[in-house]
Amino acid sequence: MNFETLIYHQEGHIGTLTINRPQALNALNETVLKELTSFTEQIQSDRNIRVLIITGSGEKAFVAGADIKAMQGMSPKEAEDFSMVAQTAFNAVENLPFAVIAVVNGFALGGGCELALSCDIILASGKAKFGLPEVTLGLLPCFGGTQRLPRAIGLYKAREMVFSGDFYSAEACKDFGFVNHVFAPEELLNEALKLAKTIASRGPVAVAKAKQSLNTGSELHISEGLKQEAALFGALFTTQDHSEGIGAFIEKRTPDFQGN
Ligand code: CO8
Repeated sequence: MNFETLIYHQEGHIGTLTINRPQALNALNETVLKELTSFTEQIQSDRNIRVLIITGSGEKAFVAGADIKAMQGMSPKEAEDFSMVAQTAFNAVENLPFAVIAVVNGFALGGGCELALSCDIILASGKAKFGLPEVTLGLLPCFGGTQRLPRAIGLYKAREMVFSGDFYSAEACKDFGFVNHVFAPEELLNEALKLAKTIASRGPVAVAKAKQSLNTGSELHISEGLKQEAALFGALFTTQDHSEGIGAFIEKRTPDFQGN
């Protein structure tokens, strides 16, 4: 895979994607967003990948937002289109058929915070700062922030973050409920890899279907969500992984899932 603004590295079942524009604190211009969509298209059917880590290049930032310099002088139509390019990329991240962990090593602002919110799990360094500062620019979050954040933490906390435009510490965001864990900066990546290895050792199809049930279920009436859950559960009984998982339990051994 050859990208201008992304670095991809894979070890075993764990892929790591680094947003790489350190000179602009990894700000998201159109190239990054299009490459992100193209990257998801290339890996989504790769059965070897079980967990994807997304992080930012350098010490300072995960992603400091949309590229503000690229926004200057945009027409309303160009701005709307830019927003859709980002939404397409983040929807693609959200819908990847395996777990995606945001490893937030520094600033996660605007589009950066919204990118993290399209991931399944958010792990942050103690020095990370999150925020949706769009209103400080006379704008509103448009890469999914006004939709994913209230679904994640509720309308009241989301309104505070969106209306104030303030930066929040990783600990405050953990209290808000959208950061899973906060680690010392030097421990963050190792802790992320530890969690990634645990998830990668579980039944890959089961994780994919559980993700589908969790993500789409929250948009459904509970009775529809429960029906979908039962159907996805039933579908797992067509997999070799379920025979392996149950067989391994009965034989008192560690399962060796193949992801089929
Ligand atoms: N876009 C472009 N360049 C950026 C961005 C950004 N979002 N953030 C930082 N940079 C650049 C700086 O301009 C600077 O470049 P240069 O050295 O050439 O001047 C370099 O990165 C380093 O940044 P600073 O010198 O500012 O570093 P500091 O440590 O002093 O400050 C901050 C770090 C606090 C992160 C500061 O850079 C900052 O406030 N950045 C902007 C954060 C922000 O407002 N993000 C939200 C953007 S809006 C958004 O994401 C969604 C709206 C989408 C609308 C799109 C529709 C068209």
